[in-house]
Amino acid sequence: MATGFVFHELYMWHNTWNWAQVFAPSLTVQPGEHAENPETKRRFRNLLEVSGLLDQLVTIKARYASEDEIARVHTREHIARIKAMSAENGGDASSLTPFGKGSFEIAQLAAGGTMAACDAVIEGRVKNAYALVRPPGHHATADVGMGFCLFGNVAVAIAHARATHGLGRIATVDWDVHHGNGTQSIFYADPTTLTISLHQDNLFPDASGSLAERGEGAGEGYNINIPLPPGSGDGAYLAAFEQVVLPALRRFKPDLIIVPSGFDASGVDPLGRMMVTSEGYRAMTGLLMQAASELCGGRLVMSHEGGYSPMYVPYCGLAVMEEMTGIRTAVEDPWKPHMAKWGQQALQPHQQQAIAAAARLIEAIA
Ligand code: 9RB
Ligand code: ZN
Repeated sequence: MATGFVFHELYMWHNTWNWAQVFAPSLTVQPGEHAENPETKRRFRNLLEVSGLLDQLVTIKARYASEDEIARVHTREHIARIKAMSAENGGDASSLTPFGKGSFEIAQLAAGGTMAACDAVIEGRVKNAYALVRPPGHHATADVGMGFCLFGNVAVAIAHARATHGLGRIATVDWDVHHGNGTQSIFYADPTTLTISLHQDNLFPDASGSLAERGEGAGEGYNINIPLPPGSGDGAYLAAFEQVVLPALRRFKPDLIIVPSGFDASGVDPLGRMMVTSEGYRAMTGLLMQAASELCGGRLVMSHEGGYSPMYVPYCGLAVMEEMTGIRTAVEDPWKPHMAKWGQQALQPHQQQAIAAAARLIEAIA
């Protein structure tokens, strides 16, 4: 069976305006594009085409999530606020989350594209799927957008999978370099959704993503944060998978695994200070496929989040898609020899300490 792929040109038309204006309104920074702009996403899709892999994928048509579908995880007030600003000239979902006219509908299409990817996987039309959507979603909470996110694409898709396909347990493994605070908060009291986030400690949002955030009420134990020190590379990430993510998934036994997939933990990302290489993303994908095949018939869906290196995101994305399809293209990651020279990829003691602390949390999963 093939791998599904969701993309829509309208994702690229979500306008995030000029970042300098929101970042340094006193105009001490030269005006320029917002960090979250179409370029890395377009280049990822285009490398899939040039490598030939796109021809091997099954195109899944994106659809618009309805307001009722979004309201499964967001407040009506939040939806109405974004909709009203979008109908005028755009607005700001919070500081640094500006959007232009029509972004409400594009955000509906991003959530709906992630839902469509889940439908295709759950219905068995594809073995797994990647939704290359914009705007991203993992920072949006029930009642506010933030960190470039308007609606929680993955959260909306989880609620959809549960409501329409009757799935019981759903797990998310968020490897974006920033804390997946939105997904965490939406399912904080829900023991049927296991939310796991690997992220650079103390990066974004402020005071968010610590080990102490474990869920609440019936959901206590079903949120696991793995805050890693800056400089963590493939060794640390793979150790975190072996020691925390995979054992947690095996205890939880999900019916579906969804990955909020950002490539901003890469060794050359402008917004993160981690060291992951395309081979690291390939290996993490392989481990999740293994877990999915062991636990839930291989059902694995990814929904795009951050990643801001125009030169590197495409190679990380291609590596993930090669692993998901089982097809190797002729394209080589040109950064590989350079990043190899930097060293520092092996697991280091202070990284292992952080991982061991997170590993203690999995025993709460029943
Ligand atoms: C700054 C602020 C941000 C906000 C979000 C991101 C990345 C999001 C992402 C990066 C920097 C605020 C610098 C607020 O990729 N998520 O996956 N910056 N936030 N105020 N100021 C001065
Ligand atoms: Zn991010």
